[in-house]
Amino acid sequence: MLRVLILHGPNLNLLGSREQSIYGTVTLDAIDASLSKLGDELGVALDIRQSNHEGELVSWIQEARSGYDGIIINPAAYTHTSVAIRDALAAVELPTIEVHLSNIHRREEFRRCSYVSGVALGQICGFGPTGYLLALRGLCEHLSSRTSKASTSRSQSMRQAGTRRNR
Ligand code: CA2
Repeated sequence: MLRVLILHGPNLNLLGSREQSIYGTVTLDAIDASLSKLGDELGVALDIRQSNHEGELVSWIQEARSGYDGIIINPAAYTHTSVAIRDALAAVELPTIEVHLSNIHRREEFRRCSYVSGVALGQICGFGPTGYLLALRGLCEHLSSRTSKASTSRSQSMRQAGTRRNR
């Protein structure tokens, strides 16, 4: 079974209570519940966490090296500041999807820069809570196509080895 780590960065625990004109009315608990439901449908085990602390996020990313197949992360404000989170993601070498509720490219200039994008498989932004579900579907497609490509190339090598032996 695939295992995916989902990380929410600082202040996302406040979703639904403030800044509703930007981030909407859906709470983080509701987002997590819809992710868990989709995880069940896709047969993927999810580990979902939120932290307001950069170092804690870095430690969780490092720990994901063993036992997880991919990461979905909304680094929130750390998107625009954290070399530490970028370095941790680069170090674990797990396929990572960056998610933002808002379209960070239509907002203030400083939000257009993401330290994470350069080490991510892709970025999804501007779709609100649906962005997390798109990310989970995209990551699962990516992981399963990688597995099936690997098994196709393994069987091709075995066939080729068999042909060589029979010559
Ligand atoms: O659009 C996103 O998902 C962001 O990652 C959200 C971050 C922001 O710093 C990024 O530029 C874009 C902010 C998350 C804070 O969320 C709040 C929710 C409710 C009330 C206050 C903050």
